[in-house]
Order: sequence, then structure tokens, then C-alpha cells
Amino acid sequence: MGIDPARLEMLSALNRKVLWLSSWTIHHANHIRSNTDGLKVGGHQASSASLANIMSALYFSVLRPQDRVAVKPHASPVFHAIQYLFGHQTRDKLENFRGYKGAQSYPSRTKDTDDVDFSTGSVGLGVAQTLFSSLVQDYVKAHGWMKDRPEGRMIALVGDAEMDEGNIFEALLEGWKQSLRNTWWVVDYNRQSLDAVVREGLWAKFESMFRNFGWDVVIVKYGKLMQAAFAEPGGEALRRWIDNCPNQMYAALCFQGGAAFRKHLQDDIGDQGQVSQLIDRRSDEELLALMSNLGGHDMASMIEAFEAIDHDRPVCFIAYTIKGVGLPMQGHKDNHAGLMTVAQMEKWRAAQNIRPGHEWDRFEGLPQDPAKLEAFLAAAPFNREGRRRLTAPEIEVPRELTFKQSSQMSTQQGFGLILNELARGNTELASRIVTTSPDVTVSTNLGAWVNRRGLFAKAENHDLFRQEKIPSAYTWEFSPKGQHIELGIAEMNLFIMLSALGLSHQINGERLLPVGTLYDPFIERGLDALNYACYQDARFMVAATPSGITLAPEGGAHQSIATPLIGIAQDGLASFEPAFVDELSVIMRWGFQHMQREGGEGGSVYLRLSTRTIEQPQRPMSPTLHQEITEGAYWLRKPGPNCDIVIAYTGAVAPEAIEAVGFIGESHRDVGLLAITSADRLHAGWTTARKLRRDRRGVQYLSHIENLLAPLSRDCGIVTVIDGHPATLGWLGSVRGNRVEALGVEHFGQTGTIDDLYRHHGMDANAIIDAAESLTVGAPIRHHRKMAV
Ligand SMILES: Cc1ncc(C[n+]2csc(CCOP(=O)(O)OP(=O)(O)O)c2C)c(N)n1
Ligand SMILES: [Mg+2]
Repeated sequence: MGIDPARLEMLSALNRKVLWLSSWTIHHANHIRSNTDGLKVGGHQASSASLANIMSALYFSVLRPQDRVAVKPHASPVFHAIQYLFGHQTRDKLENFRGYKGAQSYPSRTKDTDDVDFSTGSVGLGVAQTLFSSLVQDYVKAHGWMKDRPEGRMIALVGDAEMDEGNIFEALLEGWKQSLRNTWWVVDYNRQSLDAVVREGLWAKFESMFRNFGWDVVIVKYGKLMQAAFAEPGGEALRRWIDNCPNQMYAALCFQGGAAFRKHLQDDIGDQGQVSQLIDRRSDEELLALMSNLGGHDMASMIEAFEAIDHDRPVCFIAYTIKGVGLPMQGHKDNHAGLMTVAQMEKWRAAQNIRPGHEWDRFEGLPQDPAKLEAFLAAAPFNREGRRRLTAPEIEVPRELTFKQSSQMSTQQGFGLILNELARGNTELASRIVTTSPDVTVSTNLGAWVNRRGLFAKAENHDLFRQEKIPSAYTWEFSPKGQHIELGIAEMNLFIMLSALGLSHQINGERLLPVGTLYDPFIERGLDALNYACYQDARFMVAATPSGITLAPEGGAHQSIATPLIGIAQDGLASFEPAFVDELSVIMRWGFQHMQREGGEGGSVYLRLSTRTIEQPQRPMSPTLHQEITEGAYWLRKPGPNCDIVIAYTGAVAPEAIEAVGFIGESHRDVGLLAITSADRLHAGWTTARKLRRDRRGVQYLSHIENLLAPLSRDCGIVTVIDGHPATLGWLGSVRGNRVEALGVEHFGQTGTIDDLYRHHGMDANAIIDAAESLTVGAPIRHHRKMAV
């Protein structure tokens, strides 16, 4: 097999251009742009050079429009340069690299304009995202929605030190369980991390590990120059020397240059006739070119390696590279933040035949005919369909999500009942919902949904217990039509899976409505993946249950305190903590719509639920109540005209708040009870309103919480209570200047009954009454008397 020389010439020329443009982008940001404020764009130069050839091979030749790529964060200048050559990136944005609204430091789906497939930046996550994206493609295909669209390959360009991230290993195991296909990971094996040179022999560990998980492994170590030299007399001795040279030494010699290589080779090998002649035949420059011709920097070798793959098994390519190749910093262990000096850049510019003032010209300095280069770019398969971001129509959400009512329920139970009703029906919504859970499907009440809709697998697999007629509440039947993806316990995988499912409308052109479940405390375990899922604008619903100390006997270790604050702070995630199931049904309905709204109007949804069974209100759901629930709060008991105390509660502590209000009402008739379904939505509405008023002076727009609190006098006190950190609701006092006593949980770990723990943490009815007394004047309020034990 050989690659056509004319094609090789075009590809090599374009690769030269990519290396130049990416380096110039970085240089421009550091030395030319006037508004950089001393900003040094480190971390990109050497990393980018390392991957330039591999990315040129992919984008200019190997990739097809249906393929998707996660680019190693620091190779973003290479990505932007390639898109610039294709005409998808502007000079303006490149000149403004890392600047305000310029090309992003790390490829970003939401902030870049040049069609990034997966946002990267937090190393490891983009890599795993490709794996889950491939599983989602399989899901879409198995459900008959691929139509005539060909299957794409999901490709990650991975740094060798990036492989230290544990989430990659978690994903590998999951991929093996789910019969992963169509996934390529290309490891940029430059044997350097940020700080230093990596351990010897890492490739062997990677190789055996990937093979273990059912991947093919292709090692691309030597370029064509090297291969030719190995075939010369004495070549074998040279190969042995290269194979035995420690990483640090090889890197140092690459930095020092041809003369240093010559000296070392002579010292190590001695005078051995043929191999000495092989070395002597080459000038210092030629010797350096030979020794830095590792596989990853050799266009023909990379193209051959990629094009040799004629199957859909997952493949890991280990491509040997030199960090900073071709640049004065190549191989230096400190080069991560390395930058070229103005003098170095000038020298390089001259060598590249680039005239001052023509640095951004697309084909400047290339001897090839520009028309031919242009034609080659236009014919690149990747470019055939222009922008590749797809869309999908909205899925209609029924006016009401019904559920089987009962007088006592928990929100977790209600969640299961609502999904069960959806599963029973045949709405389009139900057909597009995909549930997924990291081994807590049954314990988060997804069981009924799964019984009806089945588990997803590419091959049918029947429930043996059922076949053997052993009674069981759950049917565990796998089929290609199943709508639940069962994951192993790793919560990072859950969020990356939700991220991949939640981008299906843009990646596969088919909308899925993913619903994931996990225990609330383990949000923190997967938090970075959740954050990235939101950052990519993936759309999903996550039900986290049980939560807080209310899970009482489940164990102190599982209590979550910080999650309501995460719910407020997480961008792109609307968070809710309903107390009652009718609220939950309204919120889920709203959520399925919110997940489908375009751009900043929509987002993902977090439901913080509970296993506590509480009495349910029997009430009609008026349109006003409906709206107030989704905006974050409503008066469960309206404050009277002389209201001097308000109890504001969220979630499972509703019974304590209601009980306390009963007692307080005996002496403070006008007491109000505010039900807060979403501290997040309330807070966001409040900050938005303030901003609107500031930006457009004279606009009198009031937010929902401002309207709700408007009737209260400034002297009215507010007691807030939540099974979570008190700061979640503590800000309510700032809305109109009311004093606040914020109750909640600040320490965790104690087990006991709900009563024990609410008393322990000062959030039972008596504690609420005490807090109310501290904010009001007048006679003491009667307290709830507990039976003596
Ligand atoms: C989760 C996370 N931790 C730390 C970093 C900071 N960081 C960025 S690149 C890098 C080293 C990457 O080395 P490697 O993956 O080998 O890529 P190379 O620089 O060699 O191209 C580190 C530690 C990060 N971006 N994300
Ligand atoms: Mg590296």
C-alpha cells in the first residue's frame, strides 16, 4: 500500500500551513495584539505542534462529515487553523485568540463559531464523551432513526498524560460492557505532560489495557524516513538504539539538535561500520530530520494507519510524537508553557517564505499552486456537507403529566409513578425518553418504567429469572428497542452519558430526552462531568434521590448538604426541589419543554427528590399555581395584612413548616407560608430583574420573588428551612430587606430517624417556632410538645 505522491504533497503542504497558522495565532496573541494586558498564551504552542500532523491527516483526508472529534484542549489553535483553511473560521477570531469573543483557548461547542463537535478543557472528559456518543449513535440506529445517514466514527485526540484521568478507565469498562463500536482514540504519545517527562514504557501499559477491553491497538512509532533508514545497512542497530533510548534523553536530544544526536549515537554505538556510515552520510540537519521523524509526525504513516482500518471495532492508535516538534522548544521538558520569541518567529517566518504582513494569507509561502490547494480543500470529505451541526424538531409534551394519586407519597415515588404513566401511554414524548442510571435504577423508582419499556442492548437478552418463573418485581429484558440504558456504578459515566444523549439532536439529528437517576450525594462524584455536560449545552433531566438528612436511616454517609447550592450555581441547569407530587408533575412537564428550548432559553433540569412519605394536598392545579411552581415559589398560606412572620420552606421539610405555622398562627394570625419549589429559579429571576432594571433605566419589571414578598412590611421576619445548606434560602432577606433566620444542615454524618435528625439539626417544628420567636415581638408561641421517651 502506498499513498499517492500528489496527495501526499498536498497534505504535507497543508500541514505546514496548519503548523504555521496555529503558531502565528499564539504568537499574535502574545506579541502583536495590543489588548492582551500582558496575557501570556502558554500551554498551546508545544502541545499544538505535537498534534498538527495527526490532525491535518484526519481533517484534510480521513474524516467524513458524519465523524465527530474531541480535540485535546491545548490543540485548539490547530483546530481553529484547520477550520480557517476550510473557511469556517475568521481571521478576526484568530487574531483575537483567547481574547473577548475570540477563538477559544479550548475548543468549545457553545462559544466557538467553527463547528466544534465536543467541548474539551477538563482533560479526560472529551475522550470519554466520544465513547458515549458512539453508544448513543447505536441507540439511535437500533431505534430505526438513522434513516439513510451513515454511521460516524467518534474520535478523540488524547494527550498521553491525559490518560491519567480515571474517568477514561471508567468509560473503557462501560464501553466494553456495551459492545462499543466506531470509536477511535489517538494518543499523542509525546511522553510529556505539563510538568515533566512521563514514565518509561507507558505505551505497553496502554496497549495491554486497551486490548483487554476489546480494542485493537495500532502503534505508529516510526515515520517513513526512519523506516527507510532501518532498511539501510546498519539500520537495525539504529532502530535498537531508538527503542532503547530513555524518553528524557530522546526529548533532550530533540531539543539540542542533530549534532547532539550524532555525538550520543557515536558514544553509545561506537564505531560499528555500517551504522556509523549510515549516520555519517547525513548532515546534522538531516540527522535531526530523521530522528524526529516519529510516526505521529509522518503524514504517510498516519494516513496509512488510519486508512488500514476497515472494521467498526474500537481502535486505539498510539502515535509517537515530540512535543513542540519543528519549533525551537521541541522536546524541552519545560516547554508546556513555552512560547517563541520574536526573534525566533522572525527566523522561522523567513524560512517559511512568509512575507511580513501576509502571515494570515492562507497559502502564503507554499510553492504549490493555490488553485490546486483550494481544490484539494474543497474536495476534502470532511468538508463535503459544510457545517455539520444538525437539528431536530421539538417533541410535543402533553398538557398534563398524570400519575396515580394517593394521599401519602414521596416525591421519589411520584417520579416513578409519573414515568410509569408515560410508559403506559403511547405519546411521542414517551418514545423519545431514554432513562439511564448507574446501578440505582430500582432504588430510584425507575423500575416500573423499565418493566414497561425494557432495557437497551444491541442484542436481545431475556430475563432468566422470568423464564424460570421465579417471582420478581422487575423484568430485566434487554432488546434493541429498550429505552433504559443500565450503567455501572460510575457517576462520571452517568453524566457523560447524559451529555452524549442530550446532544443527540445536534449530533444525530434525532432528539432524545434523557432522564438520569442517582443518589443526590453522588452528584458531587460526577460534578465535573455534569458541569461539562451543561457547558456543551447538552439537554437532560437528572433526578437525584434520596437527598439530605431526610434519608435518615439510609446512613449518615449518604446525606447531601451542598447539592442545593450546586443547583443554584450550576450554569445551564434549572434546579427544583418540590415537596409534593403534583408540583413534581408540573415541573417535569415544564422540564421536558425546557430541555427542548433553543439556546439560552432552555437548559437541563435537576430534580432533588426525597423518599420521605408525606401527606399530599388534594387541590386543583390552576394555571397560576402551575406557573408559580415553575417560577420557583407560591404562597401555601397567604400572609395577612399584619403579617410579621413568614415561614419559607423547600422540599421534604414541608410537614414541619406546616406544623410550625399552625402553632404560630394561634398568636400571629397573619403568618404566611411560602412554598419554594426552586431556590435556583427564584434567585435567577431576581438577578435577571435587577440587571434589566439597571441596563434599561426606568423599566419597572419585578421578578417573581419580589412580587411575592411585595405585600410584606419591612419588619416582617422570614424563617427559611431546607434539608440542605441554609445559604440556599438565606438570600431571601436581601430581596426586600427582611430579617432572616435560615435553618438547614451544616454538618452531616449522624444517623437516626427523621425526627431525631430534624431535632438534632434544628429544623423541626419547634426549631422553626424558636426562630420565628427570635424575629417577632409579642407573647411566646406555643410549641409542639414531644411525648417523653
Ligand atoms: C482536569 C484537568 N486537570 C488539569 C488540567 C491542566 N492541564 C492541562 S494540559 C495538562 C497536561 C497535559 O499533558 P498531555 O495530555 O500529555 O498533553 P500535551 O501537553 O503533552 O500535549 C494539564 C495537567 C486540565 N486541563 N484539566
Ligand atoms: Mg503529552
